[in-house]
Amino acid sequence: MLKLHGFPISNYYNVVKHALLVKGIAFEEVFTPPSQEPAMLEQSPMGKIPFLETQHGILTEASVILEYLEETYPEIPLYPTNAFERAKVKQVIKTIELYIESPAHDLIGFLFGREVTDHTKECSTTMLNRGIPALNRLVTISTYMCGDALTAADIFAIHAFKLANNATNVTYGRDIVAEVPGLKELIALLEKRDDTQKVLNDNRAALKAMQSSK
Ligand SMILES: N[C@@H](CCC(=O)N[C@@H](CS)C(=O)NCC(=O)O)C(=O)O
Repeated sequence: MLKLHGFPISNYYNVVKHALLVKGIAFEEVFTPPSQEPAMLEQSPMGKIPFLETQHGILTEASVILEYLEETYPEIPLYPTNAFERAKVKQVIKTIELYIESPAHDLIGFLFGREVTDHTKECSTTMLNRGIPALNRLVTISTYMCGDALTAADIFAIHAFKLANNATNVTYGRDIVAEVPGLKELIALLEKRDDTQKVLNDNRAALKAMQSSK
């Protein structure tokens, strides 16, 4: 059986877990914190989570894992069959990852009681101010990110924006979800699904446990 390593505080872990649930793939969750220990680096070359243990070996990088799952378990699809449309879903994911989630991720020190420097805040704002308009040029959310069907872009977006919006809200009182027309409604739609609720409930429970252990 597939083993998903990481923990549910991580938005990247939650993206993969959510895709596994939507696709109805059996998997086991293995609590694994990120680390630079040699044993961890053997499995995850950057020491990051998530990583997926398969019968053939280990895969890292959430978007790569999503594509692997799609190719190996195509029955419930999360990408369009048309090559261009499929590439568009990947383009949306990459845009959110590199230009929205990643700069906002740099602000999450508050979650762990760490100070975020003014330089980090400046770099993050500069990139977000390019990344959000870029996403808005790329998508017009009607029902979902990329048309009428749920895709991996929606799953990536909900977990990336939950983390990123929390970070920008706490840091500057900035609501980046409100800066993407239709995203608030899309998140509300996704939150009605059992799979989304499972992932978000596990996330809340893990955050609560982490905060009460401080
Ligand atoms: N690009 C990676 C990002 C994964 C990532 O940044 N994971 C965080 C947890 S959300 C982590 O392991 N951080 C520890 C570290 O950066 O050393 C992916 O797509 O999986």
